[in-house]
Amino acid sequence: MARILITSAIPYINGIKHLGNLVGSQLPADLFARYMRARGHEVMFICATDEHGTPAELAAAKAGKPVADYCAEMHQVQADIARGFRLSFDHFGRSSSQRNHRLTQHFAGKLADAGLIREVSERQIYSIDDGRFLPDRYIEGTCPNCGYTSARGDQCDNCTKQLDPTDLINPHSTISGSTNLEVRETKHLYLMQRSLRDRLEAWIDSKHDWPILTTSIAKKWLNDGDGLQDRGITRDLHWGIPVKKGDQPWPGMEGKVFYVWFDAPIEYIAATAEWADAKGLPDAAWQRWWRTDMGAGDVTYYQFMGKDNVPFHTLSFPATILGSGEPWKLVDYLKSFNYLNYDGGQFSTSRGRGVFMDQALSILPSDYWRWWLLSHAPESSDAEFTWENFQTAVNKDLADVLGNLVSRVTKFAVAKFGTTVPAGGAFGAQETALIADLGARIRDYETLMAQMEVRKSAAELRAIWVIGNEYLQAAAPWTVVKTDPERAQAQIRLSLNLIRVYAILSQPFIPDASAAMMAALGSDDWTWPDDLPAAMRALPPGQPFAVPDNLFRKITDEERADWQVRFAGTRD
Ligand code: B3M
Ligand code: ZN
Repeated sequence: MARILITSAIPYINGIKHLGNLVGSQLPADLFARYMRARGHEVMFICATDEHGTPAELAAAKAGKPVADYCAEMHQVQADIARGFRLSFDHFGRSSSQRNHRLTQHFAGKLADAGLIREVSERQIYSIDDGRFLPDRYIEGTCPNCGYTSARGDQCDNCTKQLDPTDLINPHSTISGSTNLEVRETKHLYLMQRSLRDRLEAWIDSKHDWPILTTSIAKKWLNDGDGLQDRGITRDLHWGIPVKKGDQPWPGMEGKVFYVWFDAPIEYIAATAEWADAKGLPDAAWQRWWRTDMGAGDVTYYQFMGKDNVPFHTLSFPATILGSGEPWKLVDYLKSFNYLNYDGGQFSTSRGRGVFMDQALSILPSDYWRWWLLSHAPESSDAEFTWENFQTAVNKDLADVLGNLVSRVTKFAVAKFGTTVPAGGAFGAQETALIADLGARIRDYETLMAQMEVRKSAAELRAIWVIGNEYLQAAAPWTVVKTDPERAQAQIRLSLNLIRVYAILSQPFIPDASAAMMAALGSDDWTWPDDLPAAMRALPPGQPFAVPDNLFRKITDEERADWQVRFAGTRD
């Protein structure tokens, strides 16, 4: 039994995520966590909401709520939706927790002790009416290059010229519209990542088994242009983790907070501490997952995220960990994803284009989405969601292949032999061949799942369902029963056992359907079929079973057409 730590990138608090966000981190991480638990490993699966930064402040202002209240409410909303998708987090934390405050301040203190923090004086735009410094994106004005009147502080969208906010003509705050702005001097802390460059490179080079997508992004940031840059880790905002050196004040940094990307990954650790707190466990319980001096030496740590988050996880967060000089666990394997597009374009949160997590659950159960998303995960390239493709996958894979097998076998069994597993006959050559074929495929499936090859695992699972249907078609118990009822009983006994094995194998992908299959068979034995011949005899003759409710319904053409229009854009 191994110990496996899994983290998913933590979703921003400002709003409900779309299916592209879901398939880029939380869902594949859940697949892996479920699989590893099913194999008997000790798993700690962590996620949280990412609650700091200007977007959270602005979303709260838009909702007319104090930011702390807004975050508490949205955390609950996201937690409920995560449960709806059956995301099996051991803990879904909050980056605004006191645990994260203390840990983030702790890391900053250690980095300062190690001489890895320097203070930099900057000139930034201050809005007198808003009572705050304005980040680049919250200043607009006229482009000095082309005259476009809505150029942003960092770039002109019209002529693409990179700008400094102080270049803009007639600048104004996009928060209040105020033009009462001035340039003020402000001091910030910079993490001296450059001096950690060689250690980071050696560490990345030691990861021979990482996906190309992950290492190529990391290498690009290490080597592009001037190479790795030192990074500002503080901001002039009200909402966030106050800048402190451990538990001591940081002179000159009063009223400032840490940058959201500094504290967000630290929340992986803090959320594990929150888990221990919620369970009333001592610190040692979470430290054995994160501190190599406290037992985490035998933990293997996997991270899941979209490709845009890779630089922060291959460079910035490891710089925090390595720079601290303390024995914290570094990631062992980083699985990253490309983007999922939506029906000929992109998912867009701002334009409400695409399907959002709450909407998805309001039209179909989570298993339908889980199956489509995972079997089409954007691994080797970007992928695209289309309603036609979704309809086909649900109707064919789930309804025709898996659902149909379950319903045919159980209905036929009840009609001919009653509601207990039939005892007659013995397995013959056909059954032996199926078990051999299935056994080989299960070993392939295990290999692919362990490698986090999400799409290929789904394809293998589907192939496993298909060979069951082929067996049933060839064995034809509905014909055999007329001449040799004993033999038909053996075929049905095998098929009922097959359904139980399918429930176990499919559980990481479609947990609800698997639970329904297992319950219908009157079993609660989820033992992984390491010994397949034994597993195919696990349901004893005489065991009661039932016909489950229809596992999957088909999506009609009318529904498909309706949804296509409904999710084309602008969410209320
Ligand atoms: N919240 C960005 C995102 O959701 C960011 C991830 C943080 S991971 C520590 O894509
Ligand atoms: Zn311009």
